Amino acid sequence: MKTALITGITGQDGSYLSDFLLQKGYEVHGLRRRTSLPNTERIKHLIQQPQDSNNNFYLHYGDMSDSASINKIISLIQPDEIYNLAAQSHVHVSFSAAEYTTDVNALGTLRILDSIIANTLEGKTRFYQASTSELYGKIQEPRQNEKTPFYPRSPYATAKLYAYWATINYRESYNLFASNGILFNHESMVRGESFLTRKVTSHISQLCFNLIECLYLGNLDAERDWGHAKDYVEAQWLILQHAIPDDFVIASGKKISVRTFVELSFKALGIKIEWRGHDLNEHAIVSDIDEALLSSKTKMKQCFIKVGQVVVKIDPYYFRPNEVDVLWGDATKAENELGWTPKISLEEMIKEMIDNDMILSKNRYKLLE
Ligand code: NAP
Ligand code: F7E
Repeated sequence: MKTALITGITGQDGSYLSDFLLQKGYEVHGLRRRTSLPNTERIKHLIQQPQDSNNNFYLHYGDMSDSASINKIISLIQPDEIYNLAAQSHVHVSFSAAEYTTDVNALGTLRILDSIIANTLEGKTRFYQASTSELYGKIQEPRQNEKTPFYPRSPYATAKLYAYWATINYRESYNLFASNGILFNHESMVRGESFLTRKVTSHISQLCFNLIECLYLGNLDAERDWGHAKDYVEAQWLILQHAIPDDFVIASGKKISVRTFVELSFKALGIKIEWRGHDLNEHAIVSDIDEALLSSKTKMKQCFIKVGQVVVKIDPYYFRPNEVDVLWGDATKAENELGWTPKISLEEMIKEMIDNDMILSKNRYKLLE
């Protein structure tokens, strides 16, 4: 049985990767940090009591800023594979907490690499680094592949650039199987609610149950290459099963704007919107409603959303000091060498996310009734 250690196991990707590896028969260990409220919501279906037999899922307290805890876990488990997914992963927040983001995302990666070498595990352990399309930042080519030069534009991205090169440096210095997955944006129904896609699907569902008055957003013109996290964790695993350590772009190959993502999310509920105004005064109003489709989603006769209602406004709070305008990935290398292609379409992903958020909002609405 192979043993895997996942840092960031309580996060979006950590939860999907845990499910994936357990289905493959792995023993899965995860590094979790201590928080004042539980942070295990996404993996609660996997947590067993220590006394349960056939237990192949283990959590260990530690922190990416704490070398001793990382080293203790690695020397105890001596894993066949390490997936380094832990990070302060919010780009906007990284401008407010630049030093902390750099400690966790850059030095945290170095701490793991050093621990692998200190435990002389370079002949055994394969290392995956969660690199990111944010490395391309101010893009140098319209479509980005493994050869496209980087131009990071945030403390998050500059820290991830360090981790990207540390991974390659340890591969070349110590013959360690260490690989980067340069993943473009990937989302799901367990995506954190402060990221654009989940914020949109969650807030639209709250609008449908009159729980909020409006969805406030920042830059509507940014374009992203969005895929589904379930597809992307399979790519993470494939990268570590490859014959040689290497770096791969993982992307859907399709890009749309924030504005279009918002339109598609309303459309999934039968709501048509139109954009009016300019710059900070831009807003979206409801122009048409497919009442039959919407009531099949709310399961209520009453509809809180009305034609003419303003449902989206701009709040400059969500503008970043420095924006990544557009990202568009080319995953041809992963397709040719790993046999990886995404299976879940953008429309399927939006439907899954909005349907899940409608259930959550309806439950909140029922509590208020
Ligand atoms: P996420 O949902 O934000 O999860 C981040 C994980 O890191 C959480 O488990 C979090 O713990 C943990 N973490 C944060 N700070 C930590 C610390 N100091 N010590 C230990 N653990 C810490 O992120 P994700 O979307 O799953 O992304 C996974 C990785 O891929 C991240 O490294 C991210 O930067 C990278 N990435 C993501 C995308 C994307 O579109 N999702 C694209 C490219 C790269 P808590 O649960 O306690 O907060
Ligand atoms: O923003 C714009 C925002 O925060 C997407 C992380 O997983 O992917 C993610 O980083 C776009 C940006 O993701 C709001 O300005 C407009 O242009 O969902 P996001 P991100 O910054 O692309 C990369 C690949 C990672 O590696 C990161 O870890 O949407 N936007 N209005 C907004 N964004 C947010 N969050 N909130 C808004 O209200």
